[in-house]
Amino acid sequence: MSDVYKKLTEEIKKHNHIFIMAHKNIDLDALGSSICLYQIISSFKKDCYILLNKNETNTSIVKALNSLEKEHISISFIDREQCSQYVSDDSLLIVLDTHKKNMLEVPFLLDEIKDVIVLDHHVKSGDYIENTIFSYIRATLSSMNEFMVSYLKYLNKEIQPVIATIMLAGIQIDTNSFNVKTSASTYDAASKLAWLGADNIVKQELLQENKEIYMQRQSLIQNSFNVNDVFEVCVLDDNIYERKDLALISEELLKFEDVEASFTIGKTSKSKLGISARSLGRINVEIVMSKLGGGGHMTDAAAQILTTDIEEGKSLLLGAIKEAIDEGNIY
Ligand SMILES: [Mn+2]
Repeated sequence: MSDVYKKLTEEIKKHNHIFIMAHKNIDLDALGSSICLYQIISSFKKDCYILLNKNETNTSIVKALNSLEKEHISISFIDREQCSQYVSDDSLLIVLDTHKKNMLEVPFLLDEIKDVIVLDHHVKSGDYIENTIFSYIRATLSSMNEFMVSYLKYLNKEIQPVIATIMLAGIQIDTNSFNVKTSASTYDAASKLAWLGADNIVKQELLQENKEIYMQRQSLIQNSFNVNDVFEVCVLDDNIYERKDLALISEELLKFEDVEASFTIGKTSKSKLGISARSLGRINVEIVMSKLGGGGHMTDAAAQILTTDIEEGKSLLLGAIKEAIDEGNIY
């Protein structure tokens, strides 16, 4: 991995105005890694900006921003209205925690800045950003925060405790509390953040959830049912859900005794159903999702179905699970 750190450092040194942009609906992984990279770039005496939606209302993010302010850490956050005025000939855009154009906080910045680097840990799929100086997309990485901790080690640099706290919370979210995509280097990164002073109380506060939303999710989970002993399936109601809500439910279903893999299906738009699949690691849910035109990872996959008939979607899903079992290749 030191190769990518070398290239990244070279590009930072070559440019003077560096923009960091993550995905829409920024989460703690994207924010933590953006702030860490911001501190690194600033230590090279370069002007740096992080794109952030001024109207951000996600409570974890608002709490994280407040905790930075409390520690008097000033960061140049800019929004979509302001960003163009800072662009110059020697600008560099670093895209973090996504590689898809349509996921970007401010997609038009791609047209304004020609030097672009993409750093991501999601499974590569269509609509990816082209014409980059380089792209580093590794689905084996737990999170962008894990990447940034290794980058800090490579540079022999440190960050303030409050930033370490935000980054540790980000790793916890992206690994579903060190349960998925967690490798030895993920624990190394967490350990390093603890040494840097990550605060467990503040971390828990950042991760606290709205009780009503939690209870809503539990009531949906009540209706989940078992298939073939090891599969748990949750079929949502007629409301439209975000894909991350489906993923959260599938992750929760893995907490139940004997469940090895889980599937949550629900409407994700006016014309589509989404399915989120998760596995402890013995069953390959990617095989099931690919039968429905989806994809992903062995433990983390998804699919979309072009119908809003949830009963039809449910029977397609159950059919795909059955087919995969009959073929005998998902274990
Ligand atoms: Mn992430």
